[in-house]
Amino acid sequence: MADAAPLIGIIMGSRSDWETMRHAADTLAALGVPHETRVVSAHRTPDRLVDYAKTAVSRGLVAIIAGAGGAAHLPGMTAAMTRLPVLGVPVESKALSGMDSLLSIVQMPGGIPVGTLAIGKPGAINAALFAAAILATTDPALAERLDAWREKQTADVADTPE
Ligand code: RP5
Repeated sequence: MADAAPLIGIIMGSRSDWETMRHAADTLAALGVPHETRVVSAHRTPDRLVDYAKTAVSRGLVAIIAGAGGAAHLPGMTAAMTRLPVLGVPVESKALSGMDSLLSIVQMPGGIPVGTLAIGKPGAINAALFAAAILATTDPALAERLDAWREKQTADVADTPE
């Protein structure tokens, strides 16, 4: 997988988002999905964002996971510049516990969709599972790995609370 061309791009507004977004990367790695990780800020590196979003299709990406916190424009701006599915992860902010991130990402005007996941680590994990589910519609081997991942999760649930 290390040499395979990335199919999923994981981008985030800041290195400070990595503690959250690493869970998306870890989940994709566990499922054997080739991916890349980049810091791309809508505010601080707007030219980098334009380049990333506009070349995503030609570079072979199939979907983009975008995590950001606060005034979280990254997923929406990315979606505005590519037809690829964009999955937004609201990173938990210090000031407003991620409610600002959530509302910034989820309230897209009609016309440019961003699939919005939960705040923080659960959202990062689910964004990766969602991206894997998209790929699995045309990749039977990945579909088997995703089914096995879910079966293990079910098997790992204890019968009793202690
Ligand atoms: C956003 O601002 C980032 O996505 C991050 O969640 C937030 C804070 O960034 P730093 O000040 O920690 O770099 O753009």
